[in-house]
Amino acid sequence: MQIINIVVLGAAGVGKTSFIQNIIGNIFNGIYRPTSYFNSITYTNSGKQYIFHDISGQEISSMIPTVQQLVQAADLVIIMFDKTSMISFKQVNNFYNCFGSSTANIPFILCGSKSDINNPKVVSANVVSIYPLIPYFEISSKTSNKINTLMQYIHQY
Ligand SMILES: Nc1nc2c(ncn2[C@@H]2O[C@H](COP(=O)(O)OP(=O)(O)OP(=O)(O)O)[C@@H](O)[C@H]2O)c(=O)[nH]1
Ligand SMILES: [Mg+2]
Repeated sequence: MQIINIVVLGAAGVGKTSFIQNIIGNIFNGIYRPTSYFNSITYTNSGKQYIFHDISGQEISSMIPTVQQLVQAADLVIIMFDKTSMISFKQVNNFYNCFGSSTANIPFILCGSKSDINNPKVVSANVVSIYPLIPYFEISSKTSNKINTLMQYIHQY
């Protein structure tokens, strides 16, 4: 069976774990339990095995070499930010610089989370357009909005 390795990066609390839990079928409960270091979660669907590497936002600076190794072995890297947090969007650049520079041939995608929260939606599509070459998806792990669209995209790798 084909294995697709996906590294999920982003600032603390943007919703990386909630996104992966949604994909594997767990119900959204709204409780924030920060991830410690990282977890690798395997999910099989449509004849493919997906391995999501869920990286802590808080502890990332203490495990950069480990995450660089995961990124180098990845088929796809998702950088997530929270659409209601400009600070989390500004951190996208740090993640890209830290992990994108040595991996020119690994595709990155950008994911804006919490699309269910309408007010305030501080990171507009216009703001995100400073990354015109990176595919962009807006999702909600609470309502499942566009998670299937993103999974269909991931499925091609
Ligand atoms: N409204 C809403 N809340 C969300 C969504 N996704 C995550 N949350 C909430 O945001 C908080 C943080 O979510 P997590 O998935 O734990 O965030 P994380 O990116 O894994 O955080 P770290 O593990 O610390 O890096 C939790 O309270 C979630 O319930 C979403 O799509 N909509
Ligand atoms: Mg987490």
